[in-house]
Amino acid sequence: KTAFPWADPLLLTAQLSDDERAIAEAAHTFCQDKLQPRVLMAARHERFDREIMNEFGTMGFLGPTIEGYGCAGLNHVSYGLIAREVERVDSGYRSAMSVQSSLVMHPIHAYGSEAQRQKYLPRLASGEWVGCFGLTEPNHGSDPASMLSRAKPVDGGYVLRGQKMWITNAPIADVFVVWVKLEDASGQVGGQESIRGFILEKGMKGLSAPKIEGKMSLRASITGEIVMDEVFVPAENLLPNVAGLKGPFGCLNKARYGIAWGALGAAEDCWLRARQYTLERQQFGRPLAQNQLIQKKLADMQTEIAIGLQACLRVGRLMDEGKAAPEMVSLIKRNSCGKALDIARMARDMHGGNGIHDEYHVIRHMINLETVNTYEGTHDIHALILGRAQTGLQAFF
Ligand code: TGC
Ligand code: FAD
Repeated sequence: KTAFPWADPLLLTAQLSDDERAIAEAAHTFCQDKLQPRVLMAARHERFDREIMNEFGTMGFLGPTIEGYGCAGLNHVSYGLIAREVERVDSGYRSAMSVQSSLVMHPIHAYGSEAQRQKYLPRLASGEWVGCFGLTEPNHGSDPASMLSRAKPVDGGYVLRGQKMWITNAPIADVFVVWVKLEDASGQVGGQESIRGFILEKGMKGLSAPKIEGKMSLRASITGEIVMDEVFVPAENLLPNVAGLKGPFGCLNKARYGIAWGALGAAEDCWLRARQYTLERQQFGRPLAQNQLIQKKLADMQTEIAIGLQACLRVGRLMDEGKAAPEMVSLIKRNSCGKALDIARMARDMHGGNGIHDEYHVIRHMINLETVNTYEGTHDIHALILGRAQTGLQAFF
C-alpha cells in the first residue's frame, strides 16, 4: 500500500514550490537553532530580546511580502510558512514579527506616501527600527469604531490625544502607527470615515508607551500602552491614502492570515511533544501511547492540524491570486486558533504533572494561545463576521 507520512499526513510539503520549501526549511533551522534555546528564560522572566528583531531582519522575515525597500518580496504562502515556524517556538515571537510586517510596514507601504515608504520601510525591514500598531483602547477592543482617541488639525500638522491599550512592541517601539478620529474645524468627528492613520515616532513630546506588567500569557513578547498627551504630529506623518475602518482592517487581514498559520505551528509543537512524551512515558507497564484514549487524542491532533494547514494553504494561494475575501481569513483565523488551543490543552493533559512545568513547553503554548485566540478579533467576533456574511444580519449592535 502507499506509505503514510504521519507527520505530514496530507503531503502539504509536496504542494509547495521549490522556493517555498527552501524558505520553510531555512525558517525552521533558524527558529530551532536561534529562537528555541532562548524562549524558556524569556517567557519565565517576561523578557523580549530586542536583537531578535535584527535577526528577523537578516533572515528577511520583516515585511516579507513587500517588493523593494529592502524587503524580500515573497508570496503570501511563504509568509505563512515563516509564521508557522516562528510560532512553533513561541506565539510571542510571531507576534513581534507579524505586528512589524503586517500592521506597521503594510500600512506604510499600502497607504503611505513615497517619502514615508523611503523613510521608514528599509529600517523596519532590517530590524533597526521596531514598530507597533495602536487600534485597541482600554474601553474599545472588539468595537474599534467607537474609539475615543482624537486628532485636531493645527498649523503644520495635528495634535493627537488619547490612549491605546494592549499594544504589542509599544515599549520598545521607534515607530507607532496609530488610528484616531480626525476632528473637523469645529472639533466634531463624523462616523468611522473620520478614522485616520498617523505615524508617530519615539521621542515626540507627550508620547509615552508604558509596559504592561504581570501578563500570564505571551510573556516572551513585550506589550504596552500608548499614551498620547497632546502630541504634535507633522502633517507629513498622516497616512494620506486611506480613511475609515478599512485602513486598520486591511492590515488585520494580513496579520490574521499569518496568525492562522502560526497558531497551527504552535499546535504542531504540542502534538509532536505529546506523541514523544507518551511514547517514552511508561505507566501500568507499557507506554502511555499504547492506550486507546491516548491514540485517539493523537489522531484528533493530527487530523485538525492537517486539515487546518490545508485551509491556510488554500487561502494563501487565493491571496497570491488576489482572490481572498476577508471572511476567508476570519474562517481560518478562528479555526486555527480555536483548534490550536484545544490541542495545546490536550497535550498539557497528556504530559500529566510534568505538563505544568515550562521545561516541557506545552503549558507555555497553551497559555500563549489564549491571547492568540483573543487578539486580532476574538473567536466569537470572527463567528459574528461569518454569521453576518451568510445571513445578511448584523449581530454586533
Ligand atoms: P464594518 O461595517 O464591517 O466595516 C467598516 C469598513 O471596513 C471595511 N472592512 C474591511 N476592509 C478590509 N478588510 C476587512 N477585513 C474589513 N472588514 C471591514 C468595510 O467594508 C467598511 O468599509 P466602507 O468603505 O464600507 O466604510 O465595521 P464594523 O464596525 O461593523 O465591524 C465590526 C467588527 C466586529 C467586524 C470589527 O470591528 C472587528 O473586526 N473587530 C475586531 C477588532 C480587532 O480585530 N482588533 C484587533 C486589534 S490589533 C491586534 O489585536 C494586534 S495583536 C497582533 C499581535 O501581537 O500579533
Ligand atoms: P472585549 O471586546 O471587551 O471582549 C470581551 C469578550 O466579549 C470577548 O469574549 C468577546 O468575544 C465578547 N464580545 C465582544 N463583543 C461581542 C458581541 N457583540 N457579541 C458577543 N460577544 C462579544 N490591539 C492593538 O490594537 N494592537 C496590538 O498590537 C495588540 N496586541 C495585543 C497583545 C496582547 C497580548 C493582547 C492580549 C491584546 C492585544 N491587542 C492589540 C488587543 C486585542 O486586539 C483585543 O484584546 C481584542 O480585540 C479584544 O478586545 P477586548 O480585549 O477589549 O475584549
